[in-house]
Amino acid sequence: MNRSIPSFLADALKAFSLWGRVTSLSLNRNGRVNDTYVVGTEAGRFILQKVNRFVFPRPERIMANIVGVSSFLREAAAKRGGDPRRETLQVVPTEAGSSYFEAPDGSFFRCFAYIEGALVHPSTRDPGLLYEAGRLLGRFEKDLSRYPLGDLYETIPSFHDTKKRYGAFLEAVASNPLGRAASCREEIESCVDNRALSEPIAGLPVRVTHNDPKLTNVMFDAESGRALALIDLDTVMPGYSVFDFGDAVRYDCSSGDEDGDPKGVSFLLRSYEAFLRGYLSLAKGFLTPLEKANLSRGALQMGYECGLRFLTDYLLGDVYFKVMRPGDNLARARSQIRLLASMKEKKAQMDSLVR
Ligand code: GN1
Ligand code: MG
Repeated sequence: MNRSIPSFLADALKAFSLWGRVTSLSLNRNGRVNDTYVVGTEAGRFILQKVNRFVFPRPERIMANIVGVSSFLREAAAKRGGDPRRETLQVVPTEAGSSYFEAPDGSFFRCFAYIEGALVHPSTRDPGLLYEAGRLLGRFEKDLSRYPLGDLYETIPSFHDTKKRYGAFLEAVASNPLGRAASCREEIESCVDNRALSEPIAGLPVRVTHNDPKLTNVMFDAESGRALALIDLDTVMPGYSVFDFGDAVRYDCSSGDEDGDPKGVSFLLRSYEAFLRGYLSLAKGFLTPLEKANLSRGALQMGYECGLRFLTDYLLGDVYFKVMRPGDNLARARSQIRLLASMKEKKAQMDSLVR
């Protein structure tokens, strides 16, 4: 196997003591930011990731967050009688005892144990699975409610600061470096029309949040269907629960695939109800009335913000999100814009479900 491994991965595999034991290696195409490989060895499987340094200029800070948060979550799982090895990420250290390996060319790698007997449902309309995904997010935030906020690095500053995102979008429209603005006038107009959704919500408490808790980051137990662990802890930071909730909802409760045909995308109220029930089953104990009243607003705002981010990246030439074709980010923006229109129509119903 070793001879067929690309040389840029060889040093990383050596650093994590996997070299010489590799029986299979495959690229996982799920994420839009980092490069993820599944490494098979006789002693079990591992996840090897090359971190995107454009998105994360200080990746050692992400690792400090992940090491701290995952060991805290492991303790919480043990205390409630769960399985600490399967309910959060397990960082595999290098031979030298570090949580990451930095190659001489600056490539940054980390390694996690593969959670066996678990799988991701990248999209589902099954209310049972959506309830579980919601419940897992509630549990994650509850478990971390005593984690010292000051110990966390802000890995991507102003990540869900929609107002700043709106400013960056206006700048991209004005600079229009590739002349793409002419091909998305309607979408630009829609983002401007909906700018009220970029305003901050005053009075929300700051909590430890995941910031990217969509279904592709939820591991389910393959046998029982129970949600086991939230993965992709790169954006665990101080943040607002309504945006965590909202970012999951804008992805999990859409009739369309984020990367698919934007036509006909609509918001699925049945999926929302299931996710909300699951989330509230654990979060109702700590959410303030203001947070509960703003859950639907969080979903609308995150749909809006994600559309803004895709459209901005399209205008700037696809510098942030990975694309296969030049129009991918525009198609993604269109699907968020359609989703937002559908959420706006259903907002009163969304609110009536919160009790
Ligand atoms: C990125 O790479 P992935 O899929 O985990 C992005 C999220 C977006 C998502 C859109 C660090 O996440 O914020 O919601 O794409 N992550 C970062 O699909 O920007
Ligand atoms: Mg992510």
